[in-house]
Amino acid sequence: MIEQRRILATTIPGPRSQELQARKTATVSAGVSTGLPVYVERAGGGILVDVDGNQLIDFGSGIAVATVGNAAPRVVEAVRQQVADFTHTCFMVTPYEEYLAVCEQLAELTPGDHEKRSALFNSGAEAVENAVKIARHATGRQAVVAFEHGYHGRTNLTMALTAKNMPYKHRFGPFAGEIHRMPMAYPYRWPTGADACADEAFEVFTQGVHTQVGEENTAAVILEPIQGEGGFIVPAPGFVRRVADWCREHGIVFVADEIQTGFCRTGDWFASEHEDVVPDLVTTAKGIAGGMPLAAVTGRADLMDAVHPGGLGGTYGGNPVACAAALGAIETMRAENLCERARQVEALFRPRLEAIADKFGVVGDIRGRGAMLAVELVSDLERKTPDADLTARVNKACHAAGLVTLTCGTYGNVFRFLPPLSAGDELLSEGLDVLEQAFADSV
Ligand code: PLZ
Repeated sequence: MIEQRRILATTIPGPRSQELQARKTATVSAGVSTGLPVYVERAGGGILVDVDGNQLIDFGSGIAVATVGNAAPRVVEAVRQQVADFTHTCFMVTPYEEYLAVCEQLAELTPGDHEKRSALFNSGAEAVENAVKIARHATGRQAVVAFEHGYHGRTNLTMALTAKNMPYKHRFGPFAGEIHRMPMAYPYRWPTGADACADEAFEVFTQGVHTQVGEENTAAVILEPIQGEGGFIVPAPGFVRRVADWCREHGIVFVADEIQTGFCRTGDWFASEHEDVVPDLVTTAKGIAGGMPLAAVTGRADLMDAVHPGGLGGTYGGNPVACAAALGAIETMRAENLCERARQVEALFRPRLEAIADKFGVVGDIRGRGAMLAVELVSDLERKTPDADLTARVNKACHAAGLVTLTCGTYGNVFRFLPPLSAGDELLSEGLDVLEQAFADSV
């Protein structure tokens, strides 16, 4: 186990990382950028160790992936075993038990006790694409409704579903057709205020689908039960539930994209649970496999089984090593009660974020759930003017002090926290001290 302590051995990034970053420029497409160019050598608990011997505190988990921690012992052991047994056969050619075991876990853990089936893929975007394929095939309808501030990936169809132009869509069109976008119930920025938000947003949504798309043409409605890249927006209470119920009334497949929110991140196995929502289909990825690439669509057996044999698949989907990692990760979540741990993380963070809000007067909103928390920064609390510059400055100051932080949001003004659930209180508290100092230095 890596010593759970922040160490600044050099400036950040150090000389060795800078050398590697120069190599990166010469060999990696400029389109693939790095938020904090320290090159990592080892990681575990809540620490990333870089090639210069710096130890950084991790508040990002590689964008909500290393929820069980990096190189989590059960994941490492399961992968080691599997990689020695066999690495690939292709499930569509000659199958193996690990794939089934992951699907069984998904059936057990995702919301609802109805009959379920799953299909496994490699990335979140691929899972979302397949959820749309399944919904279209099963309903015989084409339109898909997504939301403002939504993020669903970077492939052609998922770019179309994703709301934000820069950097995800800019000059990458034309995009897939039959995608329609409706406003999200974003309490902090709802024009008539947070109290009216759920009712009004639901009204706008149902009217919008009715007048612009037609319920009978709509295959699926897809949303993130807490929006991730768009700004950790927690929809106004009741909104998601009403959308899901309304979808059911109209034979529309309700898809919960739990790629970022799933697997204990928000203090439950899935964020839909908090709203008492049972989605027809759930997409998962990220946290599912402790860092190995794996994704899934899980849902109602009648929808999942509607597709003709051979209609779903891919060479690597449900790779045995990735499946073994998922079984190790899920076992870790159960054994270490990581849903509870996520709630403890929230209890630790909230008062500190509130203190930062009181002290610096730049936090318009504190939101999120469990170990998925954020502050939205504004230059004017009354007018709620997004302050992307300040957000970038605070982020840079955190990085320089050895804290790995991430920003997000349609307006680039949300500072988000996604610590691994393997990080201890002491380390998280130190990270929060660094954060507070970064605000002090940047405001
Ligand atoms: N759906 C809700 O959060 C991935 C994207 C980072 P992939 N989010 C991180 C970036 O800039 O590319 C995500 C998500 C939700 C889908 C996806 C897509 O998952 O595994 O990145 O394809």
